[in-house]
This record gives sequence, C-alpha cells and structure tokens, in this order.
Amino acid sequence: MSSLVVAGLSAAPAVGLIVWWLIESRKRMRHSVAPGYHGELEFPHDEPFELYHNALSLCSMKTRVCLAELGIAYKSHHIDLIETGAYENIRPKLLDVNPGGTVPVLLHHGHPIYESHEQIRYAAKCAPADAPSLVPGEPALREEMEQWVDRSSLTTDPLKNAEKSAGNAVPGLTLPLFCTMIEKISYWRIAEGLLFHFDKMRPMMFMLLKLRGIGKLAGMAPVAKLIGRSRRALDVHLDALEARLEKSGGPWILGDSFTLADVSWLVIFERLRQANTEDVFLSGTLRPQTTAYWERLKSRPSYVEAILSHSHPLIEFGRSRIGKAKAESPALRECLEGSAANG
Ligand SMILES: N[C@@H](CCC(=O)N[C@@H](CS)C(=O)NCC(=O)O)C(=O)O
Repeated sequence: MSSLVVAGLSAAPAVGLIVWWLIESRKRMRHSVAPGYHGELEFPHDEPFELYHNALSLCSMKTRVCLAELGIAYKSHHIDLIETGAYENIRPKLLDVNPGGTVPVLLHHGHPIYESHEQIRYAAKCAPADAPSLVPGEPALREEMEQWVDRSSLTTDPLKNAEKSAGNAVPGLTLPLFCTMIEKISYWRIAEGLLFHFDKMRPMMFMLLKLRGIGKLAGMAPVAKLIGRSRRALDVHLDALEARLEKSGGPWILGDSFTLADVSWLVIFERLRQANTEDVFLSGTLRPQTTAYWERLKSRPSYVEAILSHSHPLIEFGRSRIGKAKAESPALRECLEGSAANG
C-alpha cells in the first residue's frame, strides 16, 4: 500500500467527523425571531394551546403561572436545557418551532408567540370569558402594570444589564445553582453545546463551573464580581417593589387586583428560593412588605400548579448543595451573600 493511501485512510475518520459536524451545524442553524405573535407561521399541533418549556427556566415558569392563573389548559412539551440534563433546545424538536433556540414558546392554534412577556400579555387577552382579568381596566394602572412586567423581564444580554431589570439580575444570582446542578451532568452532554450552541460562551461557562465546582466559586474573580453586581442591582429593584407595596397596601403590587405584574414577580422570588439566596433579600425585618407578599404568592394555587408540580429533582439537589457549601465555606457565603463591608 502506498504511503498516500495509508495517509488517506487514516485521515478518513477525521474528515467524516468534520462532514458530520458541518451537516449537523447546518441543521441546527439558528436565527433570531421577532417577539410576539406570528400569524404567518403555523406548526403542527393537537391542542389549541401548546407550550414548549423547561422546569427551571425563569421565563417558562412565568408563562406557566400565567396560564394556570387564567385556567388555560395546554399540551406540555418539556425541553431539557443543559441545567436539567441535555441540550434539547438546540435540537430540531425545539428549533423547528423556535429557530432562536430558547424556551418558552407558546403556540395558539399552531401560531407561535415568542418571548414570555409577550406570551403572558397574549394569553391574558385571549383568555376564556370566565377567566379572571389579569390586566387592569384603568389606563394609568395598566401602564404601571406594564412597567412592573418590564422591570421583571429577562432581556437580551442580561448579565450586562442587571441594573435595567430584576429579570436581568437573576441570571447572575443563578450561577451557584447552575454550578451545583451541572455537577450531575456529564461532560459529554455539555460538549454538545460546545459543538452546536449558537452562543459558545454558555456551554463554556457550564464547562468551567463543572470543572471548578461550587467550592471554588468564590475564588473565580469575574464570577464573584458578577454575583456582587447582580445582588446590588436586585437590591435596588426590590427596594422599589417594597415601596410600591407599602403604598398600595397590598395584597398585590397594584392593590386589590392580582395582575400580570404579580405573575412576573412571582418567578423572581421562586428563583431566589431555588438558588438558596432568598434570606439575603427577604426576611421579617428586611423588606417586610415584600416578604409577606412572597408568602401570599406562594399560597396561590398557580404556584403549586405551575411551579411545584413541575419541579425537577436537580433543582432541589442544587439548592441543598448550595446550602451545605455555604455552611462549609465562609468565603463562599460572603461571595454569595455579601458582607456589611461590600453589600
Ligand atoms: N427573553 C426571552 C428569554 C428566553 C431565554 O433566554 N430562555 C432561556 C431560559 S430562561 C433559554 O432558553 N436558554 C437556553 C440556552 O441559552 O441554552 C423570554 O422572555 O422568553
């Protein structure tokens, strides 16, 4: 056999892999989609409402809570994100309905609505006649409700925009939860993201968090800085909420009526609970109005239906793992909770 043939044969697996990667990457090509309802698109469906969502995703929780409050039944398509076990969001099942590769996606008669804040507005508009109204009739209150929805939304590039909304402050505070949940996910699964995720920074971050582990989180200066910045930003958003609740006298943000503003904030508090950082922001003496408000939110049937009944074992594992790690390491506790000196 000539040396040329031998070289050709030994290169074949590598060439095969590259060709496979190119074909797969093409199949998983992503493009962003405009927020809101898309009547021009129609996807296969069995039920009037269908929801592509994930147990942990903040935005998915918001849409689920809204649908539960409105009594809207839907067909559920759970899509794993890497935190809950696999990169299903960059596979055809989700990419076919959302080329943006994110959850949640709400379908109404097969037509998609993109972005959770748009989904809750849409659902509130086309809710059955006997459903409670989640939007105030009075224009001034409606406008204020929109501001509270925006202030809790997750927008583009959240890590750089924590000061703009509480929703943007949450991903930074979720890093410890990501770090503990990812302990249980194999490197192979994260590798799928390195190969095909449109934003390589995300799988790289998960890889790094897994390699370092929660015990070394405080020693990762950029991560510690991000957590501190997110915590300070959330403090400002929560102070504003505390003041509003004091003014309205509760029980809800705008007073007597439970609205989309409350739907949107419920999930912020749930994320703080999941990330075992609730006490840092709420206690009997620190923000008493907001603390009582969160207790009221948890007592709504929608909390059980849309949050607790969708809980994922890895979330509770991650939560308790953070608690143990904080108890073992004062440096980690200070990094996650701040100190009198650094806030
Ligand atoms: N602004 C969008 C955010 C959508 C989004 O970023 N979803 C996250 C989960 S909360 C996601 O699907 N991430 C998957 C990934 O980036 O791998 C919304 O409100 O729906």
